[in-house]
Amino acid sequence: MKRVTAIAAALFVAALVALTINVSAQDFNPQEKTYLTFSAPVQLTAAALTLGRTNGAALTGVNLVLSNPSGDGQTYVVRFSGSGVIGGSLPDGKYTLSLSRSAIKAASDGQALTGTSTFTFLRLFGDSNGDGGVTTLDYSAFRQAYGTKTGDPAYSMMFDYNADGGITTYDYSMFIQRYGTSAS
Ligand SMILES: [Ca+2]
Ligand SMILES: [Ca+2]
Repeated sequence: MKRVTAIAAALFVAALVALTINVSAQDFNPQEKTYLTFSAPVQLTAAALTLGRTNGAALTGVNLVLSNPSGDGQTYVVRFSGSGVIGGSLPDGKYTLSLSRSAIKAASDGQALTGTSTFTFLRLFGDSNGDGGVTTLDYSAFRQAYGTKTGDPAYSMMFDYNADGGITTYDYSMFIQRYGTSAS
């Protein structure tokens, strides 16, 4: 009987080796969703997730909101809320997202895992191509979006700092503040 349990656990570990996470969209698009995609259905709550700054700085006013819109137990959506969130996005910086595997259970048999999976990603407003810096390339991209609003073909929510539906002088000032800088 024990042997069967061990095999089941091993299979589940094998299934979760394929665990993938998509955080790239969040890097440079404040209103994009961040996905946690599992290769098998799991039971997952926000308590299994821990968000931190890679430089050890305190992260306050940021809550993780987890949902599984499709109800399949495999594709979870992570959003951020709270007073520390700007325009639906995290403040600029480098982040780690840790998943406590002991808090993740297989939907099939309730088997929990051990260990932690950690992912690193960055957020820098104005970094339209996600290379970690705000450069001339980003500036030309910003110029194309400047003055547009939601619905305009050239509107780009990644440049809408305050997510008010328009790329205005305010967003420009936020962009210029970061011009020539890199995520830290
Ligand atoms: Ca860039
Ligand atoms: Ca705006």
